Amino acid sequence: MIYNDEYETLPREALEALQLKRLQSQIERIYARVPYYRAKMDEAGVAPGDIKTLADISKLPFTTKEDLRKNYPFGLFTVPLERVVRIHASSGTTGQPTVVGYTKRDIAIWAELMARCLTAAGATQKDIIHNAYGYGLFTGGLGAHYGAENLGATVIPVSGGNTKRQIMLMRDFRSTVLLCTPSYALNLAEAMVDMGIDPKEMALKVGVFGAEPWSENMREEIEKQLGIKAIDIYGLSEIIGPGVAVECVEEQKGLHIMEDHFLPEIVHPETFEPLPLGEKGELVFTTLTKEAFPLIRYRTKDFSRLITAPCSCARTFYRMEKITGRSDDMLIIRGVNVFPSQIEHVLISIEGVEPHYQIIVQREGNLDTMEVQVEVSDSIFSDEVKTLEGLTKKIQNEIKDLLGVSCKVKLVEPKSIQRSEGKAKRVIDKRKI
Ligand code: DLL
Repeated sequence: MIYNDEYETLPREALEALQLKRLQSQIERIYARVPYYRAKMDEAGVAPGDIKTLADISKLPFTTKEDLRKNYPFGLFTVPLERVVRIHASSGTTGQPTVVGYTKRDIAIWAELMARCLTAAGATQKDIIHNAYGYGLFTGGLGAHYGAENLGATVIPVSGGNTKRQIMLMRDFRSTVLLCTPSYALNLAEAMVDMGIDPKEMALKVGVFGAEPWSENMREEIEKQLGIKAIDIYGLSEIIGPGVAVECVEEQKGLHIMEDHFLPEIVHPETFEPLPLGEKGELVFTTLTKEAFPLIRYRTKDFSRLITAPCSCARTFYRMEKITGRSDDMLIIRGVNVFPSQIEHVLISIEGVEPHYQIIVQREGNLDTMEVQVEVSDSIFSDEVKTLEGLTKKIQNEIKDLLGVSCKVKLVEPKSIQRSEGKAKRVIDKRKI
């Protein structure tokens, strides 16, 4: 099913014409209204009239988190505050929050995009949607909520936390769709078993999971444990929140970007030169219709590549490959780039290993060391020392084979690693402390 047939299946030529028209008017508006952007464009020697084709976007300067910080809190808004009906903020890891604002129209568009995403995941008006994304300044809860209501489904605005109560409500209300982070989905599955409830007896049929990177193996694990389809949804507060891109249930392979509202680019992560279609690099977005807080060429720090091949679901929007990580999460261990999602991929493929892990990085002398702590199943944990040693070696070897870096592996007791209620914290980097 497609929520907005007219736009989601536009032939590429018409889509690109629409994107260009929207881009031009967005740039004109921003140039006229935001002194900071005007100064940046003047400095780069580019005027709104220079944007004659979509490729001309590369003439425009990038926007980064640093620009947002300098204009904290409302300096990049293009409308007076009286037209802003909602503010969200993401805490980030480095102090000052990133603040974003929405007009009534922005909220309406966001609600449509989220309704499109839920539809792509197979949800309809008939569904009961258990929304366990956090409500509050985080965009997950309210963003998904408005989308689910827009779809006409029944929303349970349960937010994060209080896991046992969530499970009881989910069971009693016969919820059919689960919205939360993938790590919380696993947490829920485990808690159900602890409560003596077979997850498969729930009425759940699909989950729409995002807000953090998760591997294909993690998807398999969630699908197996909960007996549902697990769909990936992507978004970031700066661009709108959840609903920038989503997988379709038909393929579950790559996330369709809502290209009538956001223009994607992939740039080289160090030179920031635009890369040819299909190459992997940093994802950059320009908003095409945002009123209160438009962004030009925002560098997301997320790594992906664009997939241009047609999709069996009939959507014409390009897909972005499942995110493998962000430059912020990338660990450099003795010169080797390591993403937590690669380690996750290895761990989950090994029998007896549970999908709960943490990576601890330290510096001993001048040498970086990485320790992977991972839970093992009850039966393995109580097994002989020899079995545990064998498993430790196996994990070490597989990580070494895939990443070319050696690490310590510590098998820990079931349930000893802290469970997440939102975005999981996978890495403890003691080098920075
Ligand atoms: O996490 C918005 C969101 C809420 C998306 C609910 C999906 C579902 P922020 O807190 O601003 O917004 O964090 C954005 O989270 O730049 C990515 O690094 C990461 N991220 C979001 N979705 C995915 C995903 C929300 N599906 C940052 N896969 C982004 C991998 C994701 N990473």
